[in-house]
Amino acid sequence: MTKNYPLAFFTVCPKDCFGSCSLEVEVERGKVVKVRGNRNSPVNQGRICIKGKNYPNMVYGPERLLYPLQRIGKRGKGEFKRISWEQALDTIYEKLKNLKEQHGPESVLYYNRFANLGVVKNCAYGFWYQFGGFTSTYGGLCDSAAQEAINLTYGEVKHNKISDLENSKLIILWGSNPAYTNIHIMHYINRAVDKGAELITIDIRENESGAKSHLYLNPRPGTDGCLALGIANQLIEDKLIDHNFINQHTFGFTKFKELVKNYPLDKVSDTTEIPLHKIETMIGFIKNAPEYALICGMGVQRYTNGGQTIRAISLLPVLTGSIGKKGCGFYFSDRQAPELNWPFSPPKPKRIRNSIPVAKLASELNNQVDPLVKAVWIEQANPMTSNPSINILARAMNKLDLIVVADLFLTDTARMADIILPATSMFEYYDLITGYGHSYIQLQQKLIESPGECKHESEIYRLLGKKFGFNLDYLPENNLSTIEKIISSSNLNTDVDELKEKPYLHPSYQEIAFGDLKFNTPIQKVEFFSQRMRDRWGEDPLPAYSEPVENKYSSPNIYYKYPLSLISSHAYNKMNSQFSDISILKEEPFVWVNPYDAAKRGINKNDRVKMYNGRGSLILKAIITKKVTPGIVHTYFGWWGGVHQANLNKLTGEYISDIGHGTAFHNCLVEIQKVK
Ligand SMILES: Nc1nc2c(c(=O)[nH]1)N[C@H]1C(S)=C(S)[C@@H](COP(=O)(O)OP(=O)(O)OC[C@H]3O[C@@H](n4cnc5c(=O)[nH]c(N)nc54)[C@H](O)[C@@H]3O)O[C@H]1N2
Ligand SMILES: Nc1nc2c(c(=O)[nH]1)N[C@H]1C(S)=C(S)[C@@H](COP(=O)(O)OP(=O)(O)OC[C@H]3O[C@@H](n4cnc5c(=O)[nH]c(N)nc54)[C@H](O)[C@@H]3O)O[C@H]1N2
Ligand SMILES: [Mo]
Repeated sequence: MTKNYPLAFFTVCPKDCFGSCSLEVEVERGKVVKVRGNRNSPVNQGRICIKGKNYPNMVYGPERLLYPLQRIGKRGKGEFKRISWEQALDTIYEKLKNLKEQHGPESVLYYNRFANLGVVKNCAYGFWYQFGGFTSTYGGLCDSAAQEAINLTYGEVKHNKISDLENSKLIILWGSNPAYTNIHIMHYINRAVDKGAELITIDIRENESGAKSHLYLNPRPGTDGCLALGIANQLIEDKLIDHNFINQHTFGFTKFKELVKNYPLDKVSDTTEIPLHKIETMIGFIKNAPEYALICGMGVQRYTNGGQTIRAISLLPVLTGSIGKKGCGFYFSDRQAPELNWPFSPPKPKRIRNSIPVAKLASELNNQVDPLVKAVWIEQANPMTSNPSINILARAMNKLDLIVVADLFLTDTARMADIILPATSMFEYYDLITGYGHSYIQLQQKLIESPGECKHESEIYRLLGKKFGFNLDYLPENNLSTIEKIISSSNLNTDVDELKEKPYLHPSYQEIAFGDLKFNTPIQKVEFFSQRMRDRWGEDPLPAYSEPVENKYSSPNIYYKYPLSLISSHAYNKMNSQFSDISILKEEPFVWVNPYDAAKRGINKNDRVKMYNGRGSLILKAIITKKVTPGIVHTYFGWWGGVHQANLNKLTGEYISDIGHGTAFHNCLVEIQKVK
């Protein structure tokens, strides 16, 4: 008998993550048997995370949805019966057609997010444009405040090749936890520190990335902008700034200098609650290494002042001319890859009602008029776990006539659906992936047939499109010829065969970002003063600090009842709300509480606590730890209401960031109490 050896193929993890890891996947008898990092790829040199390694368990695990389902029980209860695709699509077709005829296409909300990156997910618009329109959301749950802030300041969001960090003498890690969320950059941070670089970590807690830090600063949540302005003022006063760089490449410095005079260090220490000597020590580090790398994460911008915070932080390296050179620079995300073109779009209909800020989906869903939103189609998203104010969202969803959810799992959102359509995993379709942790473009390969009756979005929309009589040229099949057309219409100098072997880097890619000292702002310089801040957002053109909402100063009445700030970071073993239900990764939800706060409430190690505020409550296990300062409770986001009874976003409010229409998840006051 001949032995069947597994075949190995290269592909890429398409998850919404900095990693965008190149994978080597073993396939045996049509099944994925092993996933490892591609050692030959310049992207990750073999590194991948625990989620990637566990992907076969996700694809073949008992949790995977394999057939279309129709709800039989109450919404949210999770009771469904299996139906055929024909039945599922017929039901959807009838309802959508009637809604469109009676109320217009805007009575349907098409809601998607970024479970996976990849240009092929645009296939949905081939259907919705031909449907004649829809209602949609704007803004973001993720980093839209920061993207807007950095674009306004620098003209582009990009950073040096991450391996350049090895040339750094000083690295500042600010509101970022790459040990969990960006393992490739963490690799180079560690190497730099091993070679003698100093590391400063600024976080509201002791995070997983800062273990080797030479200095740790713990600001009061949401006050980082104030800290940045205070440091700027002191650097200017101590004459540590690079006048040449500022004169040649920046705009508005004189006004900025006046602004930061309002932030002397003693006042900054009061506002941020960081001991004065620690801020002075940090300035000492910058004095010794004025050309340094500042890595800023997404944690700091999940506040109502998030955009201005990022403006203030991103301007710090500019002061010492720490931009456009080796071993330094401002890192947030790297978006140098060209935007890929989806060459199959039908003409855009006029009736697209882009009217709901995603941060306010819960309260705005039932508030749309002429027409009301009657139906929602959800794909690549789990709003019932990942969006704020879940209790309000559940009530709003309950009022709808039709909820369709395409997903791989019975998520909190899928539980609300009338019809669930089983979607494909990353090994079951082709795509082209542009990430944000590096600028390579990679080919995602279809390596296996889908289990059960799972279908890719392109097929779902083709089948439904046929019922409506839509032009199927706008609904291409998911195959390599479709990928070839995207490559040529996007002017990429590569092809499918080459992409099967290695990732693609665009010829204009800069290893040293802004090495040409060109800044794509209206003034063609880095903008300390941004007129567009006022014109677009009605905000101060200078990055002035303002107190965010829902804390002891801005809402003393709420604080009186709920005195703890709830901060939720991204978890190592989850991808946002994904992987939560995979049995081997399941865990009991927990919350970090400082010993002082615990003692005050009679809470002991491993006690169960009720965490609550005016918006909701849930039960978690208390981990008593000094890693978090008094006044803060910290945990990781992504547990499900339906599986863990611990949906954190029952507690979060619908706050929007100052710019970019982002979601301010961390402006959230709660109280905890021991459960008997
Ligand atoms: N393993 C894993 N990787 C992921 C993801 C995942 O879910 N799991 N998600 C991906 C996505 S979508 C994103 S957006 C990124 C997010 O990745 P990161 O940029 O690392 O963002 P967060 O985990 O939200 O927060 C980072 C840190 O900010 C801190 N923080 C919160 N508030 C403040 C504050 O006011 N001041 C300061 N100084 N620090 C604060 C938190 O304590 C946390 O340690 O990760 C991506 N990568
Ligand atoms: N409290 C709190 N809330 C947060 C955050 C936080 O830090 N704290 N972070 C926010 C951030 S940064 C983000 S980016 C958002 C993420 O929120 P979402 O964008 O909603 O992402 P996920 O929660 O990962 O949900 C994606 C869903 O798509 C499904 N899916 C996966 N692949 C496919 C596919 O190919 N097709 C279809 N149809 N479905 C698929 C997954 O199973 C999953 O249920 O959450 C935000 N929510
Ligand atoms: Mo995100």
